[in-house]
Order: sequence, then C-alpha cells, then structure tokens
Amino acid sequence: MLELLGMPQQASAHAAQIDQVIVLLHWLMAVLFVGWGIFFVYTLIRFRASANPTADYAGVKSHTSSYLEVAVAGIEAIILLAFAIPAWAVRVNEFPPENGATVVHVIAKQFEWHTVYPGPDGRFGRRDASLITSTNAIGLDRDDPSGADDIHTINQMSLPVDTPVIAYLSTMDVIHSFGITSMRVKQDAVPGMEIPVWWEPTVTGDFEINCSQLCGLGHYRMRGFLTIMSQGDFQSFLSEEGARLAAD
Ligand SMILES: [Cu+2]
Repeated sequence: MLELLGMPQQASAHAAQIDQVIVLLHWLMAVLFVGWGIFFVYTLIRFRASANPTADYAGVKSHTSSYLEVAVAGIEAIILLAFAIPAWAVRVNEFPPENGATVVHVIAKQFEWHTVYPGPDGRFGRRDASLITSTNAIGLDRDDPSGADDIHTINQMSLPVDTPVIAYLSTMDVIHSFGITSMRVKQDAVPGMEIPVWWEPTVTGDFEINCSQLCGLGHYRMRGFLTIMSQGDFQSFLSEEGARLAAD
C-alpha cells in the first residue's frame, strides 16, 4: 500500500509509525469505496423503473446497514485510539532531553524560514522587534552576551543525523506551517506562541522544508532546504559559521 500511495522517503525515526496510520486509513477508505460502489450498482439494477413501476413506501426492514455503520465506527475508533493517538502522544509528550538533542529556533516570516543555533555557549540570545533591519531580519540582539555567538541561517537548515532535534517554532507575522514531508514533520507556527517540535533524522541528504499553510501572496516560494549530515560535518558547519561570525 505504501508503494501504491507513492509516499516520500522515510527519513526520520517516527516516519514508519505515521505511515502505518496513513496505510490503515487508506485500507479502510478502499474497503468503504468498493463497498459503496457495489451497493450503488446494486441499487441501480434492483430498483430500476422498469421492474418497479410503483414506489415502495415501506423502506428497509433489515438491520444490516445499522450493523455495518457500527462496524465502521468501531474500526475508526480502533485506528484513532490504538494507532493515531499513541503516535501523536509521543510527538507532544515524550520530548528527548535537551542536552542530548540539537536545539534550534525556527522562525517563520513571510516568506522565509529562519534557523537560529545557540552557538558555543548553548544559550539563545534575545530577539527584539525594534532591532529588525534589512540585514537583521529577525531582530537578533548581537549585544546580548548570549546572542553574540548565535548562528543564523535563512532557508537552509543543517542538522546531524541520528540525533534528536528540538525545534522551537515561532512566527513573526501570520500563521505558517513548518512542513518537512520526508521527516513526517508538520506543525503550524502561530503568532504569539513558541511551539516545540521534535524528531530524529535517520538519513543523510538534502530535504525540503515547505510552508503548509497558505500564508500570503509569496506562499509558493516559502521553501527552505534541510541538509542532514554526519555529526562530524555538523560540527564543521558550526565552527565554519562561528568563524564567519567572528570575522564580521
Ligand atoms: Cu508561510
């Protein structure tokens, strides 16, 4: 079924669990589609005008349709309670400890994805709307001791493989949605809120970050790139960006 649906690569630890729910739902929908289709063709033939010159006002007496409806509701409840809710609960309740994870701030803005890494001190600097300029799109305070070494990238996120990622998601204007299909990550960025999202990339390579909420005229170009690299390459990335910051 997964191949039939043409699902994108599973590039995170929880991707298979999400796909399992998608596959179950599609099987249920396929059975319902075929069932309804057969029933439709049956009624066309069984109740055709030539064989039924007068209408029958008595209606259905059998309870089969009620039993079928209850069975469908039961299967839906099983998918929801046994598969969907447990998969969701892990995403929202079982965050990995921050000291064993890559922690980033992801800031959505019409029509860009900004990523901030805390730098060698491990602390994120202050951001303030009054500091926003053409070269400081997110208002990062470089005079704040915690912010001086923060690394800021636009539309390019780099992360190490096989390490959990915790992204604190926020937006500077409207509602956006942080979507990385290959990682099975999707979370709305809501004005005034900082929403944590976590996942663990398991495959190195280049992936796409999209905005999954229509957020304005430039929504179509709100596209970022995610590079998953080895732990060593990630450390080199951080030191290169740190050196560039020191040179500025
Ligand atoms: Cu957007």
